[in-house]
Amino acid sequence: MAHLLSTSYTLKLSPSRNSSFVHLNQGLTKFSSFLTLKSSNFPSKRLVQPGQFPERSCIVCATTLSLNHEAKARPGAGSNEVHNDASKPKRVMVIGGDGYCGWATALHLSNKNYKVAIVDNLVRRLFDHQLGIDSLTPIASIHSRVRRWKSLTGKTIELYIGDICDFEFLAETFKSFEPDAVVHFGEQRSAPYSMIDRSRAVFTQQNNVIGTLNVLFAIKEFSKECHLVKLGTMGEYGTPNIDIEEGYITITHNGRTDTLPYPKQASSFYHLSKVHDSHNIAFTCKAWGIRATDLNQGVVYGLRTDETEMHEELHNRFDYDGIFGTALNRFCVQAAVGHPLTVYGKGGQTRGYLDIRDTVQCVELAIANPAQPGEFRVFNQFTEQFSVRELAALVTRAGEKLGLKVETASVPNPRVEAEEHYYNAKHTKLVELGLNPHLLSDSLLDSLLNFAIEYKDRVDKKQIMPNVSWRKIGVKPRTIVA
Ligand code: NAD
Ligand code: USQ
Repeated sequence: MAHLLSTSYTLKLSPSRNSSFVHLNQGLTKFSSFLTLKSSNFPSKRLVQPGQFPERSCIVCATTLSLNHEAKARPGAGSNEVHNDASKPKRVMVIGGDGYCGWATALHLSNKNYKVAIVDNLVRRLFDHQLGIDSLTPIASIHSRVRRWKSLTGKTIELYIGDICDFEFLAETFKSFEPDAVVHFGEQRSAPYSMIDRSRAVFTQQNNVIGTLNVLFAIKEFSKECHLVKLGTMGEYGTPNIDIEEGYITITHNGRTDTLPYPKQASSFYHLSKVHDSHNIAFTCKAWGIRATDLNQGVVYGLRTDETEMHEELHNRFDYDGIFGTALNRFCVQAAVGHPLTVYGKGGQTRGYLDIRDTVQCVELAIANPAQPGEFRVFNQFTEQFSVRELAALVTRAGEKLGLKVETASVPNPRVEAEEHYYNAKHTKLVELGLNPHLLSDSLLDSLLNFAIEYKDRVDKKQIMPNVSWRKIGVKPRTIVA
């Protein structure tokens, strides 16, 4: 880890109690916008710099204050409307709320009148700096994002900048915010990143497994009733030659029958970290009575949600590079810039996919219908399944309709995975709760392609080809050349 954590972040902050947050926030309402810090010596310019990881012990709580003159008239904007039939709005902590799924979800929940706090250590932005990659879309700083949200809607999203692997920090956020639900997106989520070298493999498993373990301990210690909504992944199941059930399978063996966790066959150190998370969560539900929902999400595509469209400072990130970019999003950008679509190997790799608008919908459904105390609930969160070959064909057809010349390359597969296989995964539980899916349509592909065309000058074509090999992963720290 040395090269990842090489430069320390010197913020030294003392913990504070709920009352000081409230007091500070009230005391500063005169200002148009302000950062409320848990320390007086916050070196704001040093929050994230290339080559730095925020030190595990830093605690910053920031919030934006009212910009009433800018608040636009939107239904429910600025009101303290009560969500559903509860007497007060549910308080939802979104861990990883500065990331792709987390940002869209935080805005969506805030718009639905949940009280939202984002917890994030901004490490995802640091990966970009370290690897020399960037989102296709320019993204505003998290502070500008929440300020803009406040100015447009009147709604406050509280901000806690810090690392959930630091239990002291996490404990303070729990004591300060007192969540009714925690949505946990805050992990290193790229399979290729976890396969760059030993230190990234170790970082991924440490960050993800310890972070989740800390969340479980924080719930046990400070918010026993809090519902954990954890983002897992369909990749935990691998590609078995039988139907994939939602979390559990009933097996009869030697005349006896039991319902057991569905077998896991993850295929990267990242996916394996998710498997371990699931086991830890299942265990603590049994042992401590924690209520948890594991959302085994498929590959997410798309960009726009109702909320991120409200202003350019609210735009979401869109990754297209060989490490963080995912299949369909990558193919759209490749088509837009005239790069052959990078189908790895035979292209029969089949996965579940969903629109980011359905990610936010599914999370909301899980929060609104919480698991029971002690229940470990597993939902498969995707709406359709495709092979990468099918995705490439869809993008080719949509691109050609827009006058693009789209070619497909067969790229030697950098991963170790089945390239032709059976795949039939159940995904009915979220539909039963009311999920109304946005299926992949020509119009969505058109809009994604048009969007990629609009930003194509920002594409760095050198970042498109995959450069991380599952077979060649080694001990020596690898520098990924920008
Ligand atoms: P992302 O990398 O865009 O966002 C993750 C966020 O978590 C980042 O903002 C990062 O800074 C933060 N984070 C990471 N470690 C942290 C830590 N220790 N403390 C505090 N914050 C931390 O990822 P995403 O695409 O939004 O994915 C979110 C979650 O959803 C992940 O858990 C991922 O496994 C899961 N998921 C994503 C997809 C997808 O296609 N994007 C598909 C299935 C599941
Ligand atoms: N693939 C290609 N060409 C590409 C990119 C990917 O053929 O240019 C193939 C991969 O080999 C793989 C499939 O497409 O077979 C999906 O790869 P991906 O990069 O789109 O997604 P993956 O690595 O599986 O990870 C993503 C997210 C991760 C999440 C996972 C859901 O990064 O956080 O957990 O999707 S799932 O795939 O269901 O496990």
